[in-house]
Formats: sequence, structure tokens, C-alpha cells
Amino acid sequence: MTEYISPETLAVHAGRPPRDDPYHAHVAPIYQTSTFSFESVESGARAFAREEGGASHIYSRLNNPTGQALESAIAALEGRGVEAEVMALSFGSGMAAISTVMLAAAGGGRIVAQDALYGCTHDFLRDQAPGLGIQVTFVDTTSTEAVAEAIDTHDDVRMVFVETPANPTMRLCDLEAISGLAHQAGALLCADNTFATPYHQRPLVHGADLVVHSTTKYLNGHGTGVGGAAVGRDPELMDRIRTFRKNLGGIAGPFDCWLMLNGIRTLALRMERHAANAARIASWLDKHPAVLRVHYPGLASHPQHTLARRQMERGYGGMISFELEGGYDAGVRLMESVELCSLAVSLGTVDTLIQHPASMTHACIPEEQRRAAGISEGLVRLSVGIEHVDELIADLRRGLGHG
Ligand code: LCS
Repeated sequence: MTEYISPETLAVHAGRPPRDDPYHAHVAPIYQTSTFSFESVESGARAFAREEGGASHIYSRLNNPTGQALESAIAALEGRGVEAEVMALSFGSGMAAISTVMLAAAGGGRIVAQDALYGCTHDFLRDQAPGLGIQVTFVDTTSTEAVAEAIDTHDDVRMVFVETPANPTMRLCDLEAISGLAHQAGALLCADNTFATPYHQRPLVHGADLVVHSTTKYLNGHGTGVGGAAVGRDPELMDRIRTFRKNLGGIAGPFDCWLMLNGIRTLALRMERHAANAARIASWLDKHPAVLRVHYPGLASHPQHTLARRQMERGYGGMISFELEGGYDAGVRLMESVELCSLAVSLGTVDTLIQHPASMTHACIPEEQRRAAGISEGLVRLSVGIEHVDELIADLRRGLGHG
């Protein structure tokens, strides 16, 4: 698929069955099988020895054709404009991808991590990673100077880990600047691209070495499965991650991979609408008297709007967070009175979801650190769906009580 470069075409075509598919299947089939039979003992032995002429598949914890179809679609989308060949690995959840990547690529060293990460990523880094041989330094990675200082202070940094835009603060990290700093110190930059998706942002083009995803979100798009992915261009590094995936066992099952691949087919169309709706709602909220602050990279008032324009493409995604004048109580009233917006965690589904980060997705981050990172008690997060935007605004207007 290298000759096609648009996300629209790649989203629809990448990972289609090969022309020599035995049944000429038009859509990637679900290979719902745990194991694969060998034509001969020699073919099985060669497969285990990773020698040419061996069987292509052994066992579905190692790989599976449906997972590989998904992996080639994600690699094609994240790899647009990257000189080297880009590879993707599918996982059973975003957390499986993130923890496996961290253990494989930073084990025995240090991770400089963003202070406001998705709650479970933060939790893993703070509570589990040190016991597994990974030291962690949390810094405000939206400040390139803070990253530089953390890298200068420690001589064992193996990875800088960021979310951009970050969940739920919608703050950005300058991927080009941070990758330059990481590379100077011999470290890798890993970016969680779940919020932007490869439709709006290609971290590998901006210097990141690894990209991780919760495919549960926009790549699936319909809220029908949990999954993750890791993407990179260094074959040795990807091989190491693949071996960790084999032994930790966090690969995705065939049916979930198929759901993700099916979702990716409409990624471009959905992201267009998510972003257009979010831009309208963000400006509307920004003018609403009950709203104190709106965080959306597409707003000119976003402190990093210039960086957003440089780093993000075709729009700024479908996620918004905002604070209400009335703080936590006003947030509760809003979240409990909307009808179209479901009160639920997760994000990136075709329908709109609303939730309260401080008591839900980010509750496991200590309060002080949460506040310092900008996750206040009154912050409300909205995953804007693809419904008619006027009806979404009417729902929010009703929920806010006036305006
Ligand atoms: N990275 C980001 C940015 C996320 O938002 C999430 C999940 C993950 C990784 C982990 O992915 P998972 O293992 O769930 O597939 N975020 C969630 C959220 O904001 N609400 O519920 C889950």
C-alpha cells in the first residue's frame, strides 16, 4: 500500500486480504483459531527456528492473520510520510500495549513521564514500574525545559513518555523538541496518540520512536471492544516488544482485532465529524456564562494553539474538557441532566460521552499531583460524538440550565 498516502484511502484499504486469499475474501476474515496445523514436522520446526520455508503461523499468542491485518492498517496510517518501514503490534488493551512497551524498551532504566497521564498509565508507573526495575520521574512534559532538566539530572533515562493531547487536560507536548532532547541522551520518545489518532497527528513524523494506542477508542470507534497497539520503525526494538508480548501474553484476540479493523475503515469520516462537532461545541462553551474555562487545542485561546497548528493535521480531534463557574456541584448537575450524552468513561465512540476525571478516570492519581497537573475537581470531560451538533448543543444547554 506504499503508493497510497492519504489517510482516507489507507483507512479503507490497508490490511485488506491479499489477492491470493484462498477464498478471495473481500474483507479480512476472522481467523478465530488458537493454533495452526503444520504441513510437516520440518515446516513446524522451521517456523519455531524462524527460518525461511517454515509455517507462517504457529499459535495465536504469537500472531494471527486477523491481528496482522489490523497491524498492517495501523502501521500504514501511523507510517504515512515516514521513510523507514513502520511496524505495528496489536494488544489486548491500551494498558497491555503501554506496559509491555515500557518493560521492553525501558526495563532497567528510567522513564521521564508526563505528570498528567491517563490514570492507569500513571498508576502503573508510580506503583508497579519501580518494583519491575523501572525508575520514574514525573515532570510537566508540556514544558520542554522541564523535560530537558529531568534528562540532564539523570543518566539512566531510557524513555520519555507523553500523551499529546493529554487526557483530560488537553495540553500538548512538543514532539519535535522533546524527541531531540531524548535522542541526545540516547533515550526514546514514546507518544500515546489515542486522543489525536493518526488522522490528526503522526508522532513518528515529528520524531517519536514509538507510538501507543488504546484502540478501544477512536480506532474502534463504536465502543465494541477493548484493544491496544504499539507502533515503531526500529526492527530490533519492535522485535523486542514482540518477544515481550509473546511472553507476557497481552496480544489481542482475533475477533477484537477484526472489530478494530472494521472501525478503522470509517476513521477518516468519523474524525472529520468528531473534530467539526468538537470545534463548534468548544466555541459555544467558551462563550457560555456558566463556563469558566474550555480546553480544546483548536481554540485560539488554547495556550498551545500555535503548537497544535504545527503538530496536528486537519483538525484537533473530538475531546474537550471544561470547568464550570459552579465547580464540582455544577458539573454533577450537568452530567446527571444531559440526555444525549452518556455518563460513562472511555472515549472516541460515535456517541457523545461525558465524565468527571477527578472522581473517575484520574481518581487514582494523588490529589495534589492531580491538581498540579490541572485536573481540578470541577473539570468535566466530553468525548464529542458524531450526532447532529445542534442537538448536542441543545442537550448541553439544557444541562447547564441557562445560556
Ligand atoms: N491511553 C489513553 C490516552 C487512554 O485514555 C486510555 C484509556 C488508555 C491509554 C488505556 O487504554 P485501555 O487499556 O483502556 O484500552 N482511557 C480511558 C478513559 O479515559 N476512560 O476510560 C478508559
